[in-house]
Amino acid sequence: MLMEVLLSLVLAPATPAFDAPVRMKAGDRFVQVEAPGFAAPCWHDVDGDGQGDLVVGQFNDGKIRVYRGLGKGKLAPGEWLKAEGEVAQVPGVW
Ligand SMILES: [Ca+2]
Repeated sequence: MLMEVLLSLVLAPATPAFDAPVRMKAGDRFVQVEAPGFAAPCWHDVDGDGQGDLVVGQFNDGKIRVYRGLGKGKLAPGEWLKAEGEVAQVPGVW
């Protein structure tokens, strides 16, 4: 078993391969971030419906936009992440 693991590590490609970038759409518009960026996008099922949602940060004001996954690679238009009915902000961000 240990030999198989070591062998798989030795034979693994030295550099990971990535697909070409894809410009994502939410509704009929491209997903955009505001300058200066630092969006740190990630996938998380924010609403717990079993569909991954795209979560995108915004450096300015520390807000986070959520594009809810609709299935089959489609996203709903973005909405600000809210906490207790208010737009959530990460403190300490300019
Ligand atoms: Ca979801």
